[in-house]
Amino acid sequence: MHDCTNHAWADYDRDGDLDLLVTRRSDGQQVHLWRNDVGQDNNWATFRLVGDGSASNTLACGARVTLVSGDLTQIREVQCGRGHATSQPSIAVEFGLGARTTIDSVSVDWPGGTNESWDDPPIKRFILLEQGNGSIGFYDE
Ligand SMILES: [Ca+2]
Repeated sequence: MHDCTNHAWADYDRDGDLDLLVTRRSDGQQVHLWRNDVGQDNNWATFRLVGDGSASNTLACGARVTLVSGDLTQIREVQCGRGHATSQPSIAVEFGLGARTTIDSVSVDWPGGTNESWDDPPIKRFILLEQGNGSIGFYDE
């Protein structure tokens, strides 16, 4: 990790945990992938958002996603370009659920100012949420 100039987190191998991509200045900006093979049995859910392309951009940059599972509430934001040299992490938002087996709801504050909510999304899936479409889609099929 010494002399890392760019980095981005994403679930490269689509197994529910985050992997890390870095470039290092000291070796000519070569790219290194740190695949997370630690292994874990915790539950998770990943959401990919699609804005309507008018009030919200289609990548949903800036959207805030709130997940509720029992007594657990987590918030993630869709980040588009950040940090030194504008690294780009995954535009999906990933949530770790620990041993929880259900999600009560997920809600999205879209960049255009509206809010939508979906009840009972499944766990361990790559879920597609489209602005203005009240149904849950998937992008792992
Ligand atoms: Ca992974």
